[in-house]
Amino acid sequence: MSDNLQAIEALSYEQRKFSPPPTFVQSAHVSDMSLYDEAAADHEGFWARQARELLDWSVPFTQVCEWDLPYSEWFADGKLNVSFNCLDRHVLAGRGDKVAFYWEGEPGDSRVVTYSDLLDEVQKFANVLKSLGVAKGDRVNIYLPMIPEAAVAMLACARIGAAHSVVFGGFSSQALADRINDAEAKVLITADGGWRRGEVFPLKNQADDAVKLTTTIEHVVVVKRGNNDIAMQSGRDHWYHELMAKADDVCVAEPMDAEQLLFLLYTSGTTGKPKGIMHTTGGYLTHVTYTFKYVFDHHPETDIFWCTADVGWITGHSYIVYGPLANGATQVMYEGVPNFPANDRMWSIIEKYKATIFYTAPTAIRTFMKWGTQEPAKHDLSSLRLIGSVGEPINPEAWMWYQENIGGGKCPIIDTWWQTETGGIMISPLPGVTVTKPGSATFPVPGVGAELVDEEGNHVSKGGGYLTLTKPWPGMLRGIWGDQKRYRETYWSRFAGRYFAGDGAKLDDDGYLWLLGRVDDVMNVSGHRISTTEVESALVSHPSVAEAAVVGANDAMTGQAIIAYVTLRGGLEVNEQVLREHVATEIGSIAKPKAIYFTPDLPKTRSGKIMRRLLRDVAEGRNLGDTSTLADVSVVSELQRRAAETPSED
Ligand code: 7RM
Repeated sequence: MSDNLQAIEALSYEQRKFSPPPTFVQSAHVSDMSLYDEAAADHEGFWARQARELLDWSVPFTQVCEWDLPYSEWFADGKLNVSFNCLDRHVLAGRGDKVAFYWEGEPGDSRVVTYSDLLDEVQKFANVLKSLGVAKGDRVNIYLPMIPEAAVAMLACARIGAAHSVVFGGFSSQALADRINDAEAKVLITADGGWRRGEVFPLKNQADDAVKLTTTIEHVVVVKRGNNDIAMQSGRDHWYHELMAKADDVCVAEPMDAEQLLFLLYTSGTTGKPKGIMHTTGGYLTHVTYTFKYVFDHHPETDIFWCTADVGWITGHSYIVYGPLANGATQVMYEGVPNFPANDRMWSIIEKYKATIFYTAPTAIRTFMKWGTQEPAKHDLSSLRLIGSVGEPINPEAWMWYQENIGGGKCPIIDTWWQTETGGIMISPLPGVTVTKPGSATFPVPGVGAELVDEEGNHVSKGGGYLTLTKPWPGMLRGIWGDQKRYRETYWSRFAGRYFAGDGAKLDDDGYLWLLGRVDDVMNVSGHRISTTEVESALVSHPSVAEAAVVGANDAMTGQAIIAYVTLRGGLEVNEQVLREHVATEIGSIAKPKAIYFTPDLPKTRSGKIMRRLLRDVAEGRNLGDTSTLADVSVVSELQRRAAETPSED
């Protein structure tokens, strides 16, 4: 770990400053420090006020936070229904005709879904789920493209108290099966296929392969989207539109305990098995509703919000489904890739729907930079008033490019740091008050306590350190599904009394926080977390592979790129491309190594542990640090020699 701290210390930072534009400040929800002061004065009272003001409770709570480290309960004696808060209350208030989603399909088809439409669909689909035997407390898996039915399925689960587990449509059948098995899901909701880069990608086939590897799935519901040929297994598989045509219109939202499980979302950890992160009802909804309103400075009458994440990631859960809908937002939802049919698709969508707030990831911004400023210049982006970033540290160059070419020099940028585990945004500017610096996520939002510590857990007030969270917050994870020991060990064991997020950060002279990436062995590829161990296991599962070590090397485009070092079984040979495809089958294309180096040996400690740190040095072309614990130094020097002469793929 000390190497990481040294690396953190070594990084320099940017000193340009940008104040919120006066016209923005005029209409901003927050334009002074009072929200910060209130939260600092009374942490629990602050969150209780947010929960009461922003949400409708069927049974008001009297308890705020029960904190029994590392477990918290929020608003535990209150009852509410998440789908009621996201839908019914807006319709009951006369806003049923307000657009919830302007949905844009990749081929160019589109749909407009109002709050009334969404409520109708959700009630029917909740009845469908009930008719398939889903009850409160059950788990339902969702494996869908970016279509409105993804939101419908999630909200229908919430309506009846079943927990959803959404699996990103780009994951392989094996990854889906692992997640179904861990959650013991009863029902799987998928589609025939979805559109991606001008072609239909098959989802139902993958789902079929996955279900073969599971024992708990009783029914599969299939949304028709790709119109591709699929097999339907009679008795088990049902078309969504056929079930919906027969479903009852009314399903009253049942009040749930605030601590009722809302969803599981699987995320990679340092050991291979993905962790089912648990989020519950009242606290999570309070956190995402509050941050959506204040961090995005959302005004429901005038804003058109577009978050480019997939619903399969936490960003899609919190800032496409729950946060925006609870606030009655009008959103854009887009199905496909940013370069279909051409490199200006995103900008044409912003122009078409007059989006006012745009939220995307640094990896996307770096790609847009590569495609050139002429692409956004083809479109009128003047509707934008705020732009945001999430998923990785955003480098100052990308921040400036984003501000100038997308924000037209007039939009504040919110660089939002948070995690699957935190549920909602934790560190971010508030755009009407915070003076920003390109590349800094600035300060914790009101109600969040964050601190840097050194190796020994001592508070660091300047310079590099480990980012820890010091107070419970409503959206915090409630544990890891089926493995509470791992929950304690992963998040609460490194520093006593503190949640350790796994990220390094630096505090500058003005107290600004600069996030500097992960200090553990989880890679961040285009904003997606992939564990080195997972990719290694996938490689080793190929018959010709004896051993593999995987590292994330800095990459200008994707944040980190996966570099694999592989030793083959004696006498066997295999093509690099075959192995890359193998990883894609085992985990998903996102986990394909960018480069694979074959080596007779891996660098190991004397006790036999692979030294990934050295491999990272090799992959990034650095001089080797401390090699004293290495069993055989010649292994690394050989790899270095070859890295210098082999150009990497792509
Ligand atoms: C929302 C999300 C979490 C990890 C986190 C960081 C990195 C996310 C930022 C960031 C620097 C940011 N959830 N990360 N946002 N790093 N600046 N604004 O991404 O669970 O998938 O990933 O992503 O390392 O720990 S996540």
